[in-house]
Amino acid sequence: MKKKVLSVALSAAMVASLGAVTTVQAEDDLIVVGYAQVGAESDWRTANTESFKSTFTEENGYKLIFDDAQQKQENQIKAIRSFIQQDVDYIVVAPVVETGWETVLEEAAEAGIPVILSDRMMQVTDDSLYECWVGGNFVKEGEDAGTWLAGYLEEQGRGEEDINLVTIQGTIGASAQVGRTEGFGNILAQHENWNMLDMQSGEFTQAKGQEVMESFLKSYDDIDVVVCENDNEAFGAIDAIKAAGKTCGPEGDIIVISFDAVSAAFDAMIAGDLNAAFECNPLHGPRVAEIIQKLEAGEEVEKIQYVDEAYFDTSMDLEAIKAERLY
Ligand code: GYE
Repeated sequence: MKKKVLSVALSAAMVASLGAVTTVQAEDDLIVVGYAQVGAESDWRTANTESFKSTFTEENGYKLIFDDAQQKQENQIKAIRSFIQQDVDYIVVAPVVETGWETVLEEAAEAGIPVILSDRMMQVTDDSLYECWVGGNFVKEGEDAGTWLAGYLEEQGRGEEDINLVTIQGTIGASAQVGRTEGFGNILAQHENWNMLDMQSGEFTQAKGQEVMESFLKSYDDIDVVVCENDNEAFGAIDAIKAAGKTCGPEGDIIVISFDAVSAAFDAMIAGDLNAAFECNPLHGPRVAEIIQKLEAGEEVEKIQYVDEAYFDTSMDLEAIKAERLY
């Protein structure tokens, strides 16, 4: 705990009543965590924010300073600088994109504030600038999606057929985009009969996903598969497909695949609109809290921590699975 916080607390306590003194001193025991969140672009992100807010509570011994960067790196950099100014105990960042963080991380290091990365990665030449990272294995998620598609087409007797694909990518330069595009691309490269017609960013939002799919449908009349780099883009794509008078899902014209597997994706699979969702777990609050507790105890933490993830498709008992899920 920082000494400065203590002296501020005591001077405030001196002018306060006895009741207030107790409150101020209790607050001083709290671990102050600044969380530089990406934004509120998707259901996944909402679940992630909720996970942090419900974990980093005063009852659990924390004071959380939460900042929503509205998907802009410059806002996140400002938030990190303001956390440094407030002399927080820990800075947690879910970086919008991977590059461009060196300077601000050096500022945090100079101030002696440990930085923990969660969800997306940063590319920095000196990885001692952050304590550790916890999140999903995005390349694996992309590969799993490609492998699933190959099996699905095979089952349908379409294994040798020419297949036209489009991809609605996430925010360009975000780990979740980079990894999923790369992973799916690895499997695409193994199938000469798969033809990727186009790839464009839907910024991980439903509105942009819909817009991109509308433009794909205008440009290409023979799309067999749309890969959506998150569920919300898929919801937009499904709306665009229906508005164009086409159908999708297991019984439809276009196979729709997405990532995250949030609750609404289960509804879309149950409704027969979405074929499969590749899980990305957003519940990082307790994982980051565990890391902070280890650091507080002076223990070592693993530098890179991947979360186990599954996938779901319409061949499964989705109602039963959905009932057990937390997001
Ligand atoms: O897939 C998407 C969100 O970085 C894993 O960001 C996260 C992604 C997630 O907007 O829905």
